[in-house]
Amino acid sequence: MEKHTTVSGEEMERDFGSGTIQLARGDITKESTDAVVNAANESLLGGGGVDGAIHRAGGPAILEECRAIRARQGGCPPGEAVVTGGGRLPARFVIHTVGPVWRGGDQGEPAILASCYRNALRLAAEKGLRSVSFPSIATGAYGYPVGKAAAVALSTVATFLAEEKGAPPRVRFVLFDEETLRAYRESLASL
Ligand code: AR6
Repeated sequence: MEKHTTVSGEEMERDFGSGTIQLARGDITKESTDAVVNAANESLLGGGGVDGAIHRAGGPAILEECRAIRARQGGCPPGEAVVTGGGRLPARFVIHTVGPVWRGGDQGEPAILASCYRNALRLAAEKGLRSVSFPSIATGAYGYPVGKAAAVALSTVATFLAEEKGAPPRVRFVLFDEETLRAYRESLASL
């Protein structure tokens, strides 16, 4: 399903079907893709890490919408995703998904992590979005080993791009630190 691979500086991209996966190092709150994905928790009420950064940069409108979603459906179970506006972020939407807490890898963690990526991309496709930026879901506070998470993340997104007609044509992984970027680069090269 691959078309080509390019590497320039720290950036890397690879095509799958009619879509492209891009890897970059950076702060996801600066991304001007149609949506950014938040690594939230089941409460949807904010937290540390990328969740804290998105709520700080996006302002109170995002939390207000999260509260409304909570009132309607309770929280967001691991593997599922919900969407809000982007508040003051450059991105128009935030897709909030909840990763698995790592408990050794035999408690369904890979399947839950794959669901996060699939459900986030489904929401993006339903809204007709053209570009989405993901962080490395679950590899911070939730403790998922980054090499294993990168393999699940990239293979799930690559399959979605290759198989789903309405998939957003550009999917970025915006990775906060060098070690995480390296793990994703190695994984993308070996897909
Ligand atoms: N841009 C991109 N990536 C970031 C940013 C940023 N601004 N800030 C941190 N990261 P984590 P999790 C990276 O802990 O493991 C929260 O409290 C970070 O370096 O944010 O899914 C939630 O409320 C790491 O590589 O998410 C939950 O309770 C990656 O984002 C819990 O943490 C994910 O780390 C979720 O834990």
